[in-house]
Amino acid sequence: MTTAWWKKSTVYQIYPKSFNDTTGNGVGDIPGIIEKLDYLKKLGIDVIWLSPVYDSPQEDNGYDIRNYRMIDELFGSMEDMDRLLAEAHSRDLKIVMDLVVNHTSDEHPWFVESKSSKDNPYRDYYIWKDGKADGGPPTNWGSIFSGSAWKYDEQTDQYYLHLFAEKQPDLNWENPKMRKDVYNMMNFWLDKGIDGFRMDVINFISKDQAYPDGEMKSGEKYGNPGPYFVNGPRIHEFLQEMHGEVLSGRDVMTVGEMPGAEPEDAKVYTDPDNQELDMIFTFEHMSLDEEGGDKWNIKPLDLRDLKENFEKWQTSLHGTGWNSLYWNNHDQPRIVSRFGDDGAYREKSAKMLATCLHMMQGTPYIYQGEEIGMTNVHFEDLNDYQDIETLNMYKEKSELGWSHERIMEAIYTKGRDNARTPMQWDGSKNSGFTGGTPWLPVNDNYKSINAESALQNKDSIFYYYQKLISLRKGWDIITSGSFKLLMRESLNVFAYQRENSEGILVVLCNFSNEEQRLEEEITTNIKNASPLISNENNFKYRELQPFEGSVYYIH
Ligand code: TEU
Repeated sequence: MTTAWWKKSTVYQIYPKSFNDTTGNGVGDIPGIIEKLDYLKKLGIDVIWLSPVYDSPQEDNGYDIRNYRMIDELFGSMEDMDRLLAEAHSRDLKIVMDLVVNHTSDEHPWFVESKSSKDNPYRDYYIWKDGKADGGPPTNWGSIFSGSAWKYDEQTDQYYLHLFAEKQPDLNWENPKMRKDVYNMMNFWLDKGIDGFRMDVINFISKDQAYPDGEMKSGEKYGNPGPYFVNGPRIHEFLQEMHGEVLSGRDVMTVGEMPGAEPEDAKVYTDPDNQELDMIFTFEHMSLDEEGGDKWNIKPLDLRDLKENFEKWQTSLHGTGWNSLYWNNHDQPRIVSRFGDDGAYREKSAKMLATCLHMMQGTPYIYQGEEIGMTNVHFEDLNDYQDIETLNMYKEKSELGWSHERIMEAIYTKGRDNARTPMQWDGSKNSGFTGGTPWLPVNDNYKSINAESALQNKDSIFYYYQKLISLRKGWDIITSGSFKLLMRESLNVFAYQRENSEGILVVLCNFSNEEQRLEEEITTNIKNASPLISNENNFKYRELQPFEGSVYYIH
């Protein structure tokens, strides 16, 4: 059986607002992406995941869509989009678009109609409920963006559900007419020649129709709604229907963003026999440095938790489903600041982190700027932060009594704007991102961290990523080998091996700034081998140097 193209591919995520501005309005645009296609081709990636460019009031930077079939003028025109597709395909690059169908913008015509009256034909495109008899919203659910998940509408004396911002009303997937309109839209884009979809919180679309209250934790203002929509009751039915109406017979790639999905769920979602999705994004490894399910309640990472989580996902899906592999995206802080060292060991730790991820089984995702080791940002002034999640959180945590300093520390560590500062292209004003005023300030380390200087340095993180990407194409053991965790109890070394009929890859990553000794069995296996790739020049095979990442092939 031939290997699906996306199993040997590496995906590069573009957050268009922050990628490259050609008009001087301070916002990245589609012509700016076209300008950088040769840069991406040089890196060696195969697929571009384009975060939303559809018409949107930008409440959530485009994840609040007003017109699915129109390009937001901020980013350009449909002609620009058609040109991007043609220019990408002429370079053998594929384009995967973001599908946001758990909710729309409240300015989408469907919602404008739905909101207008209880008997409007579009009323049931969204989730409207009466308030409780004793007053207040239908359930005690909290929104993921703080506050209640219900917004009262005086005109029709009902509440509508919004798991995210108030301006992001949830679509009602129980309505077959609504589902059909979504499928028609998906076919519109696939018929234009896009190569697949990244599906935004797609495992939230099926809700428990009883709409019960969620469990209240002590001190919390809202109940936990998760059990009533995460991997909901009809999710597999809806995904299989979507596959039949849209995806079957097309050579496209799908990846579902699935907060709360576990390996057992992923096995069902990504088993080809079930005809649902090709792969999913798990959030488990991105939640190991938080307490009690609150991303802002920070705790130090225990590397053993990270190792065991990757082991769980690698072994659970081996031979059945397929993993996506990522450290970064537009919602996560920069990995070199989070699990590496964005100071003296920035370049080494960035390469080590890349080594750790890219030698695993799955499809790797590189987020813009990761390939040059871009870091978190530190705005002293809260007013410089733009993200609705952050700004809503600031208000909510202040009301809960958190100090300004504690909240700002949480923002510096986990805020989504860390990933959204403009791409750093060169050392010129605004790092070559825009000729105008950037919508979000450029990280002030752009003079030393930028693509131009990376391209001029053969030992840069960029060329290290280029090598990792080419290894995946050339070595079947990376695509198909089994996974075995080594040195399980080590607090600082993430070591694992991949094996197939031809040989063994031994992957050794030191997550610390100190030399770490390897176990005897490992040093015995590698002592006669030279590394397939290493971020360390004067490596000593018995110890790992600070933030060393090395891979040995034994056959
Ligand atoms: O994010 C899904 C999600 O659960 C987010 O709450 C994310 O986990 C959180 O922001 C991490 O801090 C998707 C998109 O990726 C995100 O950008 C959107 O804001 C969200 O859905 C609503 O569309």
